[in-house]
Amino acid sequence: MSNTSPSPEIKQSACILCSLNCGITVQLDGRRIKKVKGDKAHPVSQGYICQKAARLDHYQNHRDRLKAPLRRRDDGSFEEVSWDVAIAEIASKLKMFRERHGGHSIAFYGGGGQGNHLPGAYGAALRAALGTPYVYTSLAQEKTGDFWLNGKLFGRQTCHVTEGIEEAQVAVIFGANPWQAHGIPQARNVLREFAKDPKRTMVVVDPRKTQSAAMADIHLQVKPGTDAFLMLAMLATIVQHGLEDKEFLKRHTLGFETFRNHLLSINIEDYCQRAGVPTKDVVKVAELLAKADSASTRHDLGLEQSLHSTLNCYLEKLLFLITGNFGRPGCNNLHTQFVPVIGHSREPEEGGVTTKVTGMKEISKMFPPNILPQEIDTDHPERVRALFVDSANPIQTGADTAAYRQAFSKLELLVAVDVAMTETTRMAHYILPASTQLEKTEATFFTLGFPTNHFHLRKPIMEPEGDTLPEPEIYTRLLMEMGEVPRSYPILQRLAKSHVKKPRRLGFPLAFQTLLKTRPALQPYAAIILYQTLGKALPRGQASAAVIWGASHFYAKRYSKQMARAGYVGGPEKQAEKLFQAILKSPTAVPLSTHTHEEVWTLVRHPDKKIRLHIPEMFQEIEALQNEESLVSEEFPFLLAAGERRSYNANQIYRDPAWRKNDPHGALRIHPDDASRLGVADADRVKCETARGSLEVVVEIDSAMRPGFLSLPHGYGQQRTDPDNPEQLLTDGPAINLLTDSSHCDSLAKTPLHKSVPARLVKV
Ligand SMILES: Nc1nc2c(c(=O)[nH]1)N[C@H]1C(S)=C(S)[C@@H](COP(=O)(O)OP(=O)(O)OC[C@H]3O[C@@H](n4cnc5c(=O)[nH]c(N)nc54)[C@H](O)[C@@H]3O)O[C@H]1N2
Ligand SMILES: Nc1nc2c(c(=O)[nH]1)N[C@H]1C(S)=C(S)[C@@H](COP(=O)(O)OP(=O)(O)OC[C@H]3O[C@@H](n4cnc5c(=O)[nH]c(N)nc54)[C@H](O)[C@@H]3O)O[C@H]1N2
Ligand code: SF4
Ligand SMILES: [Mo]
Repeated sequence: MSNTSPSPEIKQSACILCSLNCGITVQLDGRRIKKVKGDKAHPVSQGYICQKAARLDHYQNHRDRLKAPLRRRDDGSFEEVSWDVAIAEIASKLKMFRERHGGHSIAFYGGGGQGNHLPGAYGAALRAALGTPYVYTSLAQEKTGDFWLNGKLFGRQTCHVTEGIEEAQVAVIFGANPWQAHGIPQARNVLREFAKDPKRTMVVVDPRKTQSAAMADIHLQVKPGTDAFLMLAMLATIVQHGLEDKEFLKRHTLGFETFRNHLLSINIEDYCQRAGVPTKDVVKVAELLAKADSASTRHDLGLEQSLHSTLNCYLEKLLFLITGNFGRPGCNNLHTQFVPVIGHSREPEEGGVTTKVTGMKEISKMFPPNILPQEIDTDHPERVRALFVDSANPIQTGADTAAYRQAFSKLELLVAVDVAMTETTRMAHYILPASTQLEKTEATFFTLGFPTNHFHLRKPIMEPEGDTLPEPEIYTRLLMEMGEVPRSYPILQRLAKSHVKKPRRLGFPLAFQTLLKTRPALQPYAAIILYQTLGKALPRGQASAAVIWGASHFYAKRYSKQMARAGYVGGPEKQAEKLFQAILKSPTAVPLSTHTHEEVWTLVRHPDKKIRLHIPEMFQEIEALQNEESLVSEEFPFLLAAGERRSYNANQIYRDPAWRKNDPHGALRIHPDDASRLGVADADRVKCETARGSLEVVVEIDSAMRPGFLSLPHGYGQQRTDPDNPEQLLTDGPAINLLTDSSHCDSLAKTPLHKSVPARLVKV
């Protein structure tokens, strides 16, 4: 691993477009990004990138970039204000809400996207100051059902499952398209290797024959929304054929018996029929999973945002658990968290937090975007009145854009931190411009590796544009202005400088701990204080890394043995300082720790280390399945996947339509038989209508679709000013959340069921 850039004008960084954060090398031409290549020095991506990374100039340089703080005038237009004015006014308003209506009147949304999680670590301090528990995140409209299950199965919602697809003999992928959406490192290489190797088997379960499905050995083209039936048929096959891993179940689990009896009663043929897949294929996949030396399953939005969301995730976990494909190479495992993205929330009956208006429980320290409009748009005295959005675009990405717009128009204060003028910032009272992820120190905490976990702290590769700031600086200024933290710390600041030169336990660390002990009111602001002291002593532009020092110490206390295997020797304090140094110095990712597979059991949090397989809430849902009615009707004969990942969509991160090399309209995909029945041809315009809304879209006939299934892409629908008429906004492609309804959701986690939206098409 080299500590210097390969050549003067080439800088190392990472792609910010999906959770993989592949290492990249960037060739700059002034402030323009001329060329992006995969960084071979990155220990996880090893030079791999996909086509999206090459277009990063469209993120860095575009018409909608924000360059100065903006305040909304009464007539709805924006005026530039100084940072001092913006910070002073926002701080005073936030304090006013806290005092008049309590912390519950203020909510947070976002705090980190696909490439930027450092702000989240500092934003938590502002929430603590305001006394609000409300954190709405995008993760809570996809993965909180899954996290909740982990809490039940493994003891804490922080026990997150990772996959061993790269090494697995058998891989079963449910409702995910790694070719386009990734989700696993070097996904296309992994798919190619499976396709080449006759001894390994890849199974893809998807109503569309995606690129991933086409490369698989077995494609189960399931009826949309019926995976629960399919997985129950697989589980039933396993127990009816006596193929469950009895030794594993006995040694490592509790509570399988009730469920086993239910599985014995299932009519496999009937369930396969309901899922629309041949019984012989389902039986074959079940046997493969049970008999393979190693097998790993993976799921993504095709299960999470489809009918039976949480139940789907449960059944998928049972598949790898009852076959004993856990805690071994090439199987599913748990992994460590360096800086926690996922927390643990108690159930309401154990004193866990619920929202004041809808009574929704917190899961993993998050609340679901699906309920936010209702929490705002009501005359309930304890409604949300002020919202602070950082690094998210809920108007576009939350279910039901119209409900979001109406709710946001009722907010008494909306502050939005973003790099670009978006649909959400346009509704804000204050817009705070952040430096882009190439202009500041950044990182994500998507550290999902097992047995070795890696972390990459990216350093700025160019100066910040205009009058922009990194978010940790914004949070620090707000807290100083509110009087929550001191503006200076003479002793700590001096000790921090010498600590950066030469770490000494009795210097900065001791003084920092003493400060927090003697002034406990400062404890919630530890990250901010680190930023103000240690951060300011770090090389220019790297202050935001300060919180990583604290994280390194926590990590070393827990995983000293595993850190030693990754090359950091000494006691935990020495190890932490070594890790922090390595992170600061390295232009690419560094290893954090290496576990053995047996040590996965140390990550299980039930005191007896046994996995609890029986979850009564899920069992009720399983029983209810038998009488379930179909979602499709004469009125809405199709199921629409509102939000497919394709070659040229990347959430709402790229706003310039010129970045796309194909699919400029974000076409509606439809099977040829459905198209001919409706009398529509390729490139025709049709109206796609749902119970909630209607969008005019362009048709793309696609024989890969299952009949009755439609798809529209995620990541379109951005608004921009019409160059010919500055009063007018143009929309680029379908803003799909005009079609979705927040009430169409998982009952437990409130995850929107975007993949199973009943829809009809009308010719225009
Ligand atoms: N190109 C690109 N990549 C991305 C993103 C992006 O915007 N663009 N976004 C990133 C983010 S935030 C996420 S969360 C991930 C999501 O990644 P994925 O979940 O892998 O991507 P999707 O295309 O949303 O959905 C996956 C598949 O689910 C299938 N599906 C739909 N309904 C059902 C069903 O009922 N059952 C089953 N079994 N399958 C179904 C769809 O046909 C689709 O092929 O992608 C990440 N990667
Ligand atoms: N119908 C439907 N809706 C969906 C989905 C779907 O499949 N169908 N997918 C859902 C999923 S899985 C996800 S993850 C969400 C994603 O939705 P969001 O969480 O809203 O996130 P992004 O689209 O990634 O955009 C985040 C914002 O961050 C801004 N940004 C970029 N860099 C920075 C930075 O350094 N600092 C700050 N402050 N801002 C920055 C971008 O300009 C953008 O406005 O959408 C969800 N919505
Ligand atoms: S979008 Fe492509 S290049 Fe970027 S991180 Fe994801 S897989 Fe890597
Ligand atoms: Mo996502």
